[in-house]
Amino acid sequence: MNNDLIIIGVGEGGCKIVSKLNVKYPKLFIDTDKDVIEKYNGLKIGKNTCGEYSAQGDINLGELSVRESKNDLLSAIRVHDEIILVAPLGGGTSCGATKKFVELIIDANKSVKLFTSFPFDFEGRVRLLKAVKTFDYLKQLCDVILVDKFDTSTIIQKININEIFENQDNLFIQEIKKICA
Ligand SMILES: Nc1nc2c(ncn2[C@@H]2O[C@H](COP(=O)(O)OP(=O)(O)O)[C@@H](O)[C@H]2O)c(=O)[nH]1
Ligand SMILES: [Mg+2]
Repeated sequence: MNNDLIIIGVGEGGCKIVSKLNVKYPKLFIDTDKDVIEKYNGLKIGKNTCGEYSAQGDINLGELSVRESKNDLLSAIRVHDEIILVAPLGGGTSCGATKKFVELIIDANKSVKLFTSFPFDFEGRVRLLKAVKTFDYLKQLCDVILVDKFDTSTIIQKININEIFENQDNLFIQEIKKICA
């Protein structure tokens, strides 16, 4: 991999994972959520589409946000030829924005690889359905690396949701480091 590479987190989970990545490549944080953008000093998309709020679980709002912020996104990746996206699926931004952003990158004749995961059972069926639908579409479009879900059955002591996601972040980091150490 060369210096033209950039690693981009999409959505809150994706931004969090990328923030923990210690790599020599440039990083970027994209979300519709103002709080997430402030936390990671990222690029807010869909200011008009989402207003003060995020995509609120709505895939359409995630998609429209990319459309609205198309020029900002294209400028952000202008000097990069290889784009690595990190976006665990399940939310409105993580699903909708990732889908449209991948299309934008491909249409700009750049290569894109997506690291993703499915929601945990405790997150409910609605998130899972959104994630599966988006995953099925994206895997026909680009190189998708599905990170295994952290296996909580191996844990004997009590573990909270934050700890589960911390462990899940580490699984992402391991996979990403395999291709960009
Ligand atoms: N690895 C990891 N995954 C997360 C974290 N928070 C959420 N997720 C996963 O990411 C999916 C999408 O959530 P999120 O990134 O918040 O979506 P958004 O609302 O579209 O930004 C969820 O269904 C979770 O499975 C996190 O801190 N770490
Ligand atoms: Mg969100």
